[in-house]
Amino acid sequence: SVEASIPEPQREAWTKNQFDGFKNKDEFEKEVVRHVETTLARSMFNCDDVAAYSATALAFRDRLIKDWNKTQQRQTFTDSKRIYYLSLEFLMGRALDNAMLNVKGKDIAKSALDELGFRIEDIIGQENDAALGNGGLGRLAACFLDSMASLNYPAWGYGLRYRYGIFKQEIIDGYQVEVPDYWLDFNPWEFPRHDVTVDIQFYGHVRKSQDANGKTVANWEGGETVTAVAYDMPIPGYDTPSTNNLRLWSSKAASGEFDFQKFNSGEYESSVADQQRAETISAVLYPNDNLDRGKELRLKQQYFWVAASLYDIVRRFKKSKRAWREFPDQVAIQLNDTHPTLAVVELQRILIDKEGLEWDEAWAIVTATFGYTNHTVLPEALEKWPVGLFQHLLPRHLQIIYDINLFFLQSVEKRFPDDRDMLSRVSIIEESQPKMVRMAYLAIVGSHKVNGVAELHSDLIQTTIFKDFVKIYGADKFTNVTNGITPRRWLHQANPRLSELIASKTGGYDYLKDLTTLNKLEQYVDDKAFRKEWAEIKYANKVRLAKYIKSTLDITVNPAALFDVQVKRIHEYKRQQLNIFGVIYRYLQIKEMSAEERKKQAPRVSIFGGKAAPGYWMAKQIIHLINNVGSVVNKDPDVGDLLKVIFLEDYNVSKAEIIIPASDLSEHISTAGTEASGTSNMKFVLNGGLIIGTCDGANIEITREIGQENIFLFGTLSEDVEDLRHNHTYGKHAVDSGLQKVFDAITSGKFGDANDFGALVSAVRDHGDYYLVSDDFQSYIDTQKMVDEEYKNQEEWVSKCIRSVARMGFFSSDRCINEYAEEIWNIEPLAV
Ligand code: F58
Repeated sequence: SVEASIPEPQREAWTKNQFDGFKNKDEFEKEVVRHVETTLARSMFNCDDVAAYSATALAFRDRLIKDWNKTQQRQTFTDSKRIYYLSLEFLMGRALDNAMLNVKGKDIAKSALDELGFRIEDIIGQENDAALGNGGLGRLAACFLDSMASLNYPAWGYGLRYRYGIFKQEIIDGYQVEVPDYWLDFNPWEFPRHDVTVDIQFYGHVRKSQDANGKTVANWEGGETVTAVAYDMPIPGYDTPSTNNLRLWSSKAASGEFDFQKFNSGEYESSVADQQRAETISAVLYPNDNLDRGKELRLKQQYFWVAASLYDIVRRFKKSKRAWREFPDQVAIQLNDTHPTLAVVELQRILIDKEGLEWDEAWAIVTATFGYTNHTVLPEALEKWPVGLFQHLLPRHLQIIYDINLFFLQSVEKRFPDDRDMLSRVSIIEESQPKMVRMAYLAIVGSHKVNGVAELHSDLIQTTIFKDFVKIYGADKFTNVTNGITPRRWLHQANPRLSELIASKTGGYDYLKDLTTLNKLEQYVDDKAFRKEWAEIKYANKVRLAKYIKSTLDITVNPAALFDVQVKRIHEYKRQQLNIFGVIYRYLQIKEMSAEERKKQAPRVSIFGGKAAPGYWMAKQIIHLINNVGSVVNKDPDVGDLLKVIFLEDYNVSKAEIIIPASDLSEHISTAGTEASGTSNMKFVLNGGLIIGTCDGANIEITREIGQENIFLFGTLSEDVEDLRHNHTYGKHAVDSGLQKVFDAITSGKFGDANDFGALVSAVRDHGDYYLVSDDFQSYIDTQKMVDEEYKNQEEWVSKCIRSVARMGFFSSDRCINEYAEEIWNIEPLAV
């Protein structure tokens, strides 16, 4: 046992004094007051909401630490295989509510805080989001951490501790303005581990020498060193003591680097500059979503994080004194997109340069260890780095990449002797000017499994961008793991009343551990009383959002109107422009209606939210247009309640928790074949909203699960996209009259200076319409009309919502993690 490892003479003193955490309201209250008075050095006379939040969080943190320590000790003692999830982004959101729910302490906290004079909702609202991610990819990593802990997998997350997360978005005069997100002022959830540090080398040169046996060895020498410091965040599982670790690295100047000579001789500034340069590495999250802009600092971030993480992983493995060939039996590493691909090269380097293994033996270990998840087919998002940059920053790694490529191409040549083109097509080095390292190819060659994130997407990568690799390795190396979401945060936490109603009908909260038991709801579809309760909860969630809109934008929306929501990063492929063109079309129609016709029109609130990458000009134009349309429509007396257009500022995880439960209809309308999966589509349906969407990403599997009568699908199919684009190029496509009216309204200046939106219009009308907005416009409008009609029949609408929720069990991230564990990681849960 764990206790037995403590020497006998000290064992009693340690065990009898173990911190046990609070067990009831009174004990919790005591903990909170103690933290207010001692940790925060405040008193009941100056304890505001922020202090109450801090003390509450600290009390729960203490509670988590106990389980966390035990989990870590058990992992060490059982020496079980661990999964390491490497992700440059973890979009965690708030931690307190999640921690309270996972350890089932929220009721205690609520009544204790009540007695102390605080409302728990206000206290929860004090927390800053941990926003270390851009969008879907980062949030997926956060859902995975929740599932891995909840399912008792021995798992670690490794990432970067950015000082600035994703920027905060302000809307000023209709334009996006970015404000830095300094979130670390007070973060009770992290533990600095100043004793866990790794020195990371950059630049320098490689010198070859002979070792004692006459073998040539490579020595990477010179350059500069930066120190990585570990910061740990406990990740509690739901209803289990398993508490895993998310380790984030922060950069600082290596101790030797802070030059006291310089410092004392008056070169204070340059000495501080060195310090700052080191700290820059983990300073800021790159704010691009589905775009790669090869910046040197980003490559530095990647190597810094990967090298520190691997050092840690290898150090842990070495403690067990096993043979190297057992490494893949003890360690699985998942690459969340290509960002951590350097880990493949770094592990090979450690094994051959530091540990003295032969190339082939080392390479077999490396490829058995890694798995690679692809999240996009968009060419502009596929990572490539100039060879020259590699040569400069990581000279030894470039040599190893060349060797990996050489051996790989030799094997390809043997198998496909007649296909000369094949070699240049699959080469890890692209022979362009300048030469580039193709990171996705490196990740494929260095892994034993490659997966996409939804069925269509996994098919597409195998038939398009990675087609040659399927020929080379066979189809077995490629697989699909359809994304999922954690029902703990995205139903239980975000929508407590719906969660309670579901629990009351499915036999308690066990459905949160096995989401497929939601299917028990289906028997209540025809139960009028149940439907009524269901509808009341949706209405209450809409009232909550309406209040939020009123308080932030001072716009009154009618909670009885259909809430039509599109919240996600702003991107042309996600087609917010199609949505806003549709809104304009609706507006023009309303304007043309008689008073009688208007009475028959179904009222709607179109709600948008999302950030544009700061350098993505077109996306910013879309935001501007949405806001300008809103300011015209929202004050037009002809329109009244029939249409409101809302742009919610600074969309993030905690806002999603308010918005998603309030939606009647959400939009997932990417050009077919462009959205790898989407995960908010799952969140919306799970919260009792219907969706309008294209046949893209996980929409297709959602349709399969819930039935096509419960989803509004429209638009072209992915297999037709290429031909349609071809038609545009050759001018064989004309914009139809409906869309033309929309363009006329925009170019007439109805929504502000027409010049501002010229590019948005001409991208569709004159420049090839790459995202096929004009092809899909009419079917989008027709489908929206169907939505209006169906919404009028509330009984039927609610039935559809209930049926859909009942059939959403498949989309739990628990299912998804179990698939990874079985198919890719070969890892078992650890008994608790
Ligand atoms: C997203 N990718 C996909 N990338 O777009 C989405 O369909 C999918 O559901 C999700 O991953 C999870 O699989 C995504 O969010 C990024 O944000 C990257 C950030 C770093 C630069 C490249 C894009």
